Amino acid sequence: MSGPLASRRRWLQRALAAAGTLTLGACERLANSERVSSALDAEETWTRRAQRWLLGRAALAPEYSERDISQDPRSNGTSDPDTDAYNALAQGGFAAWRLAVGGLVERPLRLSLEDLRGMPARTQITRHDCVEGWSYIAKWTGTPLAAVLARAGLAARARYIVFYCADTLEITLDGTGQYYESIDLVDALHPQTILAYAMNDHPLPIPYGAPLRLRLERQLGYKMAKYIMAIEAVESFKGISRGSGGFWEDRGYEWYAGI
Ligand SMILES: Nc1nc2c(c(=O)[nH]1)N[C@H]1C(S)=C(S)[C@@H](COP(=O)(O)O)O[C@H]1N2
Ligand SMILES: [Mo]
Repeated sequence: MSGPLASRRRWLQRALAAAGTLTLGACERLANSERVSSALDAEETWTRRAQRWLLGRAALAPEYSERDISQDPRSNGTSDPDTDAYNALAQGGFAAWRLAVGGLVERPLRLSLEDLRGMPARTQITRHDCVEGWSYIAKWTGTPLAAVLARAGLAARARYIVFYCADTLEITLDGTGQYYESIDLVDALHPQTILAYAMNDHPLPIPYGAPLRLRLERQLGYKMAKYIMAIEAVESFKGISRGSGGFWEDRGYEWYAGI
């Protein structure tokens, strides 16, 4: 055993010895006993979890090079919302589409694609991982969500960002079949969290979520809302749809789908 963990064990042993609870000899014997080892292992697990949580969530997802881009990326879930309203927007090249930004913000916004394209942009080549086990690599360009939220001005009470989509994935009597998703502010403000309007240097095609989709590179595919129509800052998502924070979460998936 070497490295930070070993020194951590030594530190713990010294601390126990210094506290006068045990002599060093006894401490060493005790440290080798199963009970203390498992206590240390529990602490080690906790430390690792805490680190992953604090550092891991802020860390960047891997980015790839042009030659890694997948030739035949798979489209999943809805590949065309195909409603009258959506088809009308698509026929007009989404010129009439507006992204509504509201909820707990100081300045509600209605942004056109042109508005978004005029804001700071980020391009990233990343891997999309679906919960089903397949993946593809593509190049995405879009507006950092942080920039849009800064423009709207988040209210102090805002804790989550909810995305409402144009497609209904399941017809239900209570109307809870519309696709939606939610993320917390750690993810919302992450530098790779972008509202993508371009894929592989072309306007985002309909199967992949035109005119705007979320890229959230530290989580699984189902978190990345396609066909975004509105964004809402909320304090809680309990009152939205069936209350679990997303279409798939309402049907049993994890709300936090970290990878
Ligand atoms: N609006 C909407 N967003 C969605 C879905 C969907 O059906 N509707 N499917 C999700 C799932 S499960 C995955 S894996 C990805 C698929 O993205 P892709 O079409 O680029 O493969 O979109 C996610 N976002
Ligand atoms: Mo997925």
